[in-house]
Amino acid sequence: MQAIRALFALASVATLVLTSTPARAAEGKSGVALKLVVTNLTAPSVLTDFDGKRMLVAEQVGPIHLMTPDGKLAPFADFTSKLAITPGKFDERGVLGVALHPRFTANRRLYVCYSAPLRAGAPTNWNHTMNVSEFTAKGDALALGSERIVLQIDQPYFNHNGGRICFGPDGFLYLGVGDGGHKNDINKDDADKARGPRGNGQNLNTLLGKIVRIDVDKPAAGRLYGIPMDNPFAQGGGRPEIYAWGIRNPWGMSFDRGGQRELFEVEVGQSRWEEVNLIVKGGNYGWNLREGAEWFNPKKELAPLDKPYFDPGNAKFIDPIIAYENLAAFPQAGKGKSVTGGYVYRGRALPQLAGKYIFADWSKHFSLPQGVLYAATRGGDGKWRMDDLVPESHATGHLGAFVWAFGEDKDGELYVLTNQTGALGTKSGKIWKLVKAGN
Ligand SMILES: [Ca+2]
Repeated sequence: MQAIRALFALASVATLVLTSTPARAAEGKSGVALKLVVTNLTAPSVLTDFDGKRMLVAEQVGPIHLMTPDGKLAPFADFTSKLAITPGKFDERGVLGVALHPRFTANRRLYVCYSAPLRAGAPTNWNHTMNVSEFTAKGDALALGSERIVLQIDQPYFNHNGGRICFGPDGFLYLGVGDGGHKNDINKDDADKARGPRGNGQNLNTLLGKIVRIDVDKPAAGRLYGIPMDNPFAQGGGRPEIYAWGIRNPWGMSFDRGGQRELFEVEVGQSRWEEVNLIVKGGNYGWNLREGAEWFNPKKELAPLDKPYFDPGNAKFIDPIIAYENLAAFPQAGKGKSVTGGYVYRGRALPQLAGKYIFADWSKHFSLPQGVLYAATRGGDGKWRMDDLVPESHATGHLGAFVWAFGEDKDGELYVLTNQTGALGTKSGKIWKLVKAGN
């Protein structure tokens, strides 16, 4: 299991125990606290508004709940029987994305991205198939039988799926897709080649390693979606669904609901850099030629190159707005091990966070629950700065939990979705709301 070894190699590199000494913001305490809203979940992966009064909360292992603001849950759907996952283990598969159609109130359509068993006709020995499916809600429940599979992407390994979906201000559906999961996104030997070609990030003939954009309102011949006319390869040159490429593992993607309505995405790095990116149409985000703002070395991932490992011609690359050191390569300066994407804060309760991109590192330690929150601020010169965001409720600096995901409610207030074990099975998952400290 090459992919699994690649993944857990991270854990063995950093065996040091960190004493967490977060630098507080110069101006003092954050004024932010985490208020516990829900307990007893497994691994909560998505939280999004439902009808202004309730939110949808997905667990990666299958159940989707309706949640009231005070944390009462009611069943909405259960994808358990539709998933290819290993409950109880670390797993990157499951229910990964939920998005309501922009006109959901009228048409009751919503979209779920999940990891299904490998479909018939998929390449032999591959791991599973990622489905993006449309469903119709009936009252306060989703009818699984209403499923219409919109898009399927076969996945060679269990990891690096991405699977975050969201509608843009243009009304199109955006999907983040990881590179397939093989360490360094390369072939190592003939056995590997049985799982398909590598270099997926830069290969324009696969949807692996891409940000995808489709039009679910204009089905085209033979499929349930149309291609936006201005997609970069709508007229040829690559898969027409591609919006941006050079992506490794997008564990978080969201549009800013204010400002310029920009698309924020995070990239879980291989070993050196964890990234936050602003995604633009036609952008090449570098993987696997670049990690952070360096030339990546796919044969020796801890030793960056001084030039690209193959000639990219006149390709232009977009570097991240934030790149922070991974503890695997930077035992002293490292800020974490795996970035978790969040949202630009546009709520009212926490004016000190207005316009900042709130995100997290999954944990400072692969096997201990030491997730940390960060805030990125755009300076007057357009450059972004990253600061610790230490909730006063968790003054040791880390949350005592793995940070699985973030959610946003109708008012733009943010939620942090956590779990104590880093695995899917136990009921240690919690939902916290970011609130004003002292309330
Ligand atoms: Ca990149």
